[in-house]
Amino acid sequence: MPRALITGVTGQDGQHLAEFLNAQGYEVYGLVKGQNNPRIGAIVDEMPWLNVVQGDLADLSSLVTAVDQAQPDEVYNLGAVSFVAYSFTHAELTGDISGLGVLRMLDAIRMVGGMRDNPIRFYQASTSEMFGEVREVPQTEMTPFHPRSPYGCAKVFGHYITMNYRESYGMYACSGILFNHEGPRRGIEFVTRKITNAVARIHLGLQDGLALGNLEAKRDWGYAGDYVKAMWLMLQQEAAEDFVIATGETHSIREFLDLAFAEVGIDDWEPYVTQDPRFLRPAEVDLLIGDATKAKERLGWEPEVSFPQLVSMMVANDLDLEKRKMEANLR
Ligand code: NAP
Ligand code: G4F
Repeated sequence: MPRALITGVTGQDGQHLAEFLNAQGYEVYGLVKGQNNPRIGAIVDEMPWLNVVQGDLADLSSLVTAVDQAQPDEVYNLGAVSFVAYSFTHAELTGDISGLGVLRMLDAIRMVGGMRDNPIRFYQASTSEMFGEVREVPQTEMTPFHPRSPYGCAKVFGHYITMNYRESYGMYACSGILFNHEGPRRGIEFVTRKITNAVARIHLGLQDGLALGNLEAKRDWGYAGDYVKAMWLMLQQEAAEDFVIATGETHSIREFLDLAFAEVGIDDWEPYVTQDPRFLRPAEVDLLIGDATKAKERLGWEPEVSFPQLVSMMVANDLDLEKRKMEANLR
C-alpha cells in the first residue's frame, strides 16, 4: 500500500486530495497544526481512515517527526497562508509559512528520506499568483514571474527552492502551477464562495446584499476535484517536472455574478451588490489565463467540470447548507 503525507489536509485541496488518494488505495497521513485545531474534528468525522499527524510548517523539528511517523512515499505540500488579501497584512507570516515552510519540508524529507532506500517524492503547491502582472497571455511553464502580493512572492521562493533541491540533490521534487480552483469546500473568504454563499442567503431571505472589491479582475477558474488528480499524476512520472494546470478560459467576477445570481432566478444583480474599498488590494492581479497543453500531452490531464457547472454546483451546495442551518435553528 503506498503512503502519502499531505500538509494542509484541513483545507479545500487537502480534503479533495486525501479522498482521491484513499480511493487509489493509499494509506493517507494528514499534517495538522495547532494544539487544539478545531478543524481536526470535522475532517476525522468525514474521513475516519485518515491518519492525523501533528506538525507546523513553521517548525522544522515537527516536520521531521511527522515525516518519520508517516514514512511516506509521496509528500504533497499544500499547507500555506493562502489568502492573498491576508498576506498584505501578514507579510512576514506568509513568507515564513508559504515560502520558508517549503524549504523546511524539503529539508525534513532529505533528513528522513536520506536514511531510506526508496526516495520520497515531493509535490509543491505553486500558483498562478506567481505570474501576477502577467508578461504574456496565456501563461505557460515558461512565462516569467512578476508576483503582486507577499503571498505571490513567498510562492515564488517555494517554487524556486523546490527546483533548486531537485537540481542540487537529485530529489524527485516538482511543482504544479495551479490556476484558481474552487468548489463547495472553498473557504468563505475567497470571492467565488463569498458570492455563492451570499446568493443562497439572499434567495432565502437571510441577507440583503453583498459587498465586494474589484469586479473587473479575470480568473481562470476550475474545479478543485479535477485539479488534485493532476497533483497525483505529476508524482507518477518517470522524472520530476513542473506543470501548469488550468482550464484555458478566463472570466471576470461580473461573469461569475451573472451565473451565480441566475441560479436563483435573479437576472439583474446590480441592486444587491455594492463595491467596498475595504476589499480592494494594494496591488491587483488583473488577468490570469493558463495554457495547460503540457499537462494534457504529458499527463493526459484535462479539466472535466465546466465554468457554468462549477458555479451551479457551488450555489446548489450553499443553498443546501443554508437550508439545513435554518432547519436546525427551528428545531
Ligand atoms: P486553504 O483551503 O486555505 O488551505 C490551507 C491549508 O494550509 C489549511 O489546511 C491550513 O491549516 C494549512 N496551514 C496554514 N498554516 C499552516 C502551518 N503553519 N502549518 C501547516 N499547515 C498550515 O488552501 P487551498 O485552496 O486548499 O490550497 C492548497 C494549496 O494550494 C495552498 O498552498 C495554496 O496556496 C495553493 N494554491 C491554491 C489554489 C486555489 O485556487 N485553491 C491555486 C494555486 C495554489 P488550518 O486549517 O489549520 O489553518
Ligand atoms: O478569490 P480570491 O481571493 O482569489 P485569488 O486572489 O485569485 O487567490 C486564489 O487563487 C490563487 C491562484 O491564482 C491561489 F494561489 C490563492 O491561494 C487563492 O486560492 O480573489 C479573486 C479576485 C481578486 O482579483 C480579488 O481582488 O477577486 C477579487 N475580489 C473582488 N472582490 C475579491 C472580492 N476577492 C475576495 N476574496 N473578496 C472580495 O470581496
